[in-house]
Amino acid sequence: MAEERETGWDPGSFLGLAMPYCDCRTAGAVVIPAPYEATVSYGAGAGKGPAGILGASRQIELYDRELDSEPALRYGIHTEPPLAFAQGEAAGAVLGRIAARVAAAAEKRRFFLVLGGEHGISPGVFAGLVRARPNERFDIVHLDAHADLRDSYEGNPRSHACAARRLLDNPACGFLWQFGIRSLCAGEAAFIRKNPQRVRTWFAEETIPHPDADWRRELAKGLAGKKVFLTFDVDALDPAVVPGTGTPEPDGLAWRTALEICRVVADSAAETAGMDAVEAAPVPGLHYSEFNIAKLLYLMMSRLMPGAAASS
Ligand SMILES: [Mn+2]
Repeated sequence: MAEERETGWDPGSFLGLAMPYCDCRTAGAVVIPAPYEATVSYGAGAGKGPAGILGASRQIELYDRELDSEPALRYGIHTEPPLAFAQGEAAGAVLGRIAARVAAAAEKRRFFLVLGGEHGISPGVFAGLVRARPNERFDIVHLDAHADLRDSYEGNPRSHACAARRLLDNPACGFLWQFGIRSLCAGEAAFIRKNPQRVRTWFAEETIPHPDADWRRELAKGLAGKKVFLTFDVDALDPAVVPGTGTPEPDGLAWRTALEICRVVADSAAETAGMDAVEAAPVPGLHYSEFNIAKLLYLMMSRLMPGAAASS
């Protein structure tokens, strides 16, 4: 395909799955690579994230110790060819094409994992879900170091720094549950305080087990019976776990906390329709970021996908 040649893409499948486990006709999950990078404000490289994650994912054991099975072989994961973006392509057109891919997966009730790319793509991902499933509402679980609640950043309302605010603009967005936040501006802090009926933010230090801050119980209660979309900025994790990201922040989420959040979502929500993972920016010669992200994504999928963790 011309698209693959233009981007120099080696379309390895997620986890290196071979047929029939990556068959587009039967897979329960779809991976959509969206290497879009336009509004990055600090370190660049998010456009190389999907290829880095897919490459690293081939090294991951399919056996999931907690589930005592190889869940990917049960549900199947199809990896689509990457979206290709033209230099200077309008952001609205980019988000529209991402939305079309997501809608096609969501219409078939397939769990989707969109690999960014910068966080600016998330409103397009969510729009695709809403297009496929109109008249439904979804709570959004948002893992990030940054609140991303600015109405505009550097004059651009579609900036990666505004991703969560744009998600809230969508009428199909219910409640926004934020985890791992540790960097925000005064205006974002005020927005959080003024909108307790729409946003609940757990700062990174509040996710450490503590008797006065039991986020598990509150999240489980809040998500009971709800449908969920999850947006995962990999800088939510501590930079010791994932140094390869454009705007790293110290003192982030522990690996096991990120996984625990997914367990609570899986146990309490009615359904998680899909997710994205954004802002992975590979650092040459330092390959463990992409491995850690890929492994966490596999563990997350196997818990969040409807029916994925069920024993065969
Ligand atoms: Mn971030």
